[in-house]
Amino acid sequence: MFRPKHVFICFLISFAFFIDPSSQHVDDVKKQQMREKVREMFYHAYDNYMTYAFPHDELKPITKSFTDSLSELGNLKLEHLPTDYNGSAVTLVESLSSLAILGNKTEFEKGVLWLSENLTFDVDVRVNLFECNIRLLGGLISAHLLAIDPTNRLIQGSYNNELLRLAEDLGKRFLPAFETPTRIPYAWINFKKGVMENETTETSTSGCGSLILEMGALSRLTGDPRFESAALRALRQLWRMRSSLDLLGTTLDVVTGEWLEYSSGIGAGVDSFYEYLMKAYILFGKEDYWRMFRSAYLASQKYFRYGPWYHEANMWSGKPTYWQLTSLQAFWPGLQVLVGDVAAANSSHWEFFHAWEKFGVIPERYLLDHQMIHPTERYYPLRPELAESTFYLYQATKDPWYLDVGEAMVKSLNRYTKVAGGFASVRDVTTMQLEDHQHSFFLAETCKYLYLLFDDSFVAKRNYIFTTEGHPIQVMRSWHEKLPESYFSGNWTFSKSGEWESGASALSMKVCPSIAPNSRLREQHRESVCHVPDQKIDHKCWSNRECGVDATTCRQRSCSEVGFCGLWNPL
Ligand code: DMJ
Repeated sequence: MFRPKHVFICFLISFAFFIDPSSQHVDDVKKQQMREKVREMFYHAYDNYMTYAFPHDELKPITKSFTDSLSELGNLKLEHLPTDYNGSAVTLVESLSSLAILGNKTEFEKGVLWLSENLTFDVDVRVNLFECNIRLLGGLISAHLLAIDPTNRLIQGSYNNELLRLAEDLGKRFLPAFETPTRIPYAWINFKKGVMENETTETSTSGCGSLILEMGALSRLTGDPRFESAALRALRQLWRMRSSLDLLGTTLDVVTGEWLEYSSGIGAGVDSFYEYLMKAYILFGKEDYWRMFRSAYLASQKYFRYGPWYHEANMWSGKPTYWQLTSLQAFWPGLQVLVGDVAAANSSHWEFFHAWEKFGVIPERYLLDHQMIHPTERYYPLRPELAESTFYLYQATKDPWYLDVGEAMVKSLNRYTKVAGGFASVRDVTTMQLEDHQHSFFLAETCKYLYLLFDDSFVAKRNYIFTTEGHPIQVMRSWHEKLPESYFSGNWTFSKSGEWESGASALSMKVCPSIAPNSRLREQHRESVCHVPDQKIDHKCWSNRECGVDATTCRQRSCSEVGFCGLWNPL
């Protein structure tokens, strides 16, 4: 497999010299065309949902019908769903932030109005706490923040914080789940009755460890500290349960506090735990998050990483367990861009894209040791993770190669998954047989990240972080313990007045001004003006002198105790 070697050239001079205006023009034209293609995809999915499934949760695009997936998940017997239950309009809630990004004020306002008047959580259904948190709570909070930001002018009529009221009501229904001896929440709750009798005590690390962004934001917005405290207490307890290697397992018991599954990695059951430590640090600025993240990330690089791939390992011994590439792991390069490990992100991203190219879409699980697809997990449910990482890498590098990746993904999605009634999941990537389900994250994330890949205007305006479900939350001074000066380049004019930061992008918090020359020659690829690569391509080191300057934060990297260059020095 051909993998051109990157050559990084770091001059603090104007790079206009290198930019070939004709290739810049080609990229602009391509971005414009691709934006329109992704817009069409979004509306094909959205309009069909609104026609055939709304206000139920999700669309069945082949039969043009609906599924109340959020509550059906939790109902061991489907007939126990209340007969008059119409779902929680999950796909609409999930679509609001994408509608805002697409600039569709009319549909955004219509959605807000409908939800304000009709959505209720006072229903007798058992739901998954994590899914409700990332889809419903995250969707509502993000849409509320977008609605009250005066620069967006999304609402023409009156808006009296109705989405926030809904979010608060939902958040209160979460709280009984946290009443456990460990303070780690149950994975399942009943909206109306709280925790059910004989409820399972098993949860996953990502399920209980990725609640802090939404619940923290809810506390900041309502002034009620209970949401943030509950999520933080659970997160801290989870962290206390780590092994001496700084590894966590995948599942645990919320009553006894014992680990149930010792094997873990960066994919299913753990993924967003890492993501939320880093993003909570960006959103709230608490050093604690950074300290936890730094140790967890370091351990992940030491025990899971094998070249560009990530296997699983036993949390107690660190010994490899499963050698698998999974579709969910593909978010990791995006997270690495936020951390500043752009070179590592780039090399893993390439492997995930290689898997996409090989199969047309990315299979759920590929057995690296047997070089074959997992016998049962052969599906692709329209997941967003590869698009997400591609977006981050393009923002960090402005390398047009990532635009080509996005274009290839758009082509495959239209070719294999588009049906008359929306976009259908792939049941088996070897036959491209389809399944009758359009997950709401296709609108919240897959289409959004593909659109943002070809449209810089949204992230260029303000500082956003995206939740694990792709909902943007603005980084605000008043929520932040400190906005480190090192995040801001002296070159940028930065409006310090007021609540809303402007003048730099979300990624500008992390990413140096992009200087990559618009050359298609990978040899001329560079990550940012300040970037000084680590001496060794695998980032291993004996001393700080072997570490360079981080591409995305422009901060000096240092050598960790276990011999990896990274942003290990506290700010
Ligand atoms: C999304 O619901 C979220 O990104 C979650 O964290 C895991 N992945 C799914 C989509 O694949």
